[in-house]
Amino acid sequence: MNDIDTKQRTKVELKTERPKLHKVILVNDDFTPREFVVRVLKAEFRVSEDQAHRIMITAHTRGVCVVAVYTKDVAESKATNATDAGRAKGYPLLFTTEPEE
Ligand code: TYC
Repeated sequence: MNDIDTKQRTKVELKTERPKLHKVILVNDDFTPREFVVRVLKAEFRVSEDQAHRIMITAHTRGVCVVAVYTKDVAESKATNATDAGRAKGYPLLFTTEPEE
């Protein structure tokens, strides 16, 4: 009858996408004591004293420092917990998150 194949074919592409990672960023301020920033970094991000001190000093001198990268949910919950730890002591300590490129 009709030898032209007009059947619609749907191409199914299987993609396994890696979840985008999110950075946790420490923001400098003029009020939070340095030792307190170090203590929060160690407790919430499980970094060594030495690493926590480097991160704190980088934020202190440059304004911000990337602390670590995680999946979106983990990054947001760690940033919130760490920010709340400062707020509980009346400090304006701030951790933010942003997606990695
Ligand atoms: N700038 C603060 C001080 O001099 C210390 C500090 C460092 C605070 C890093 C926040 O993200 C920060 N006491």
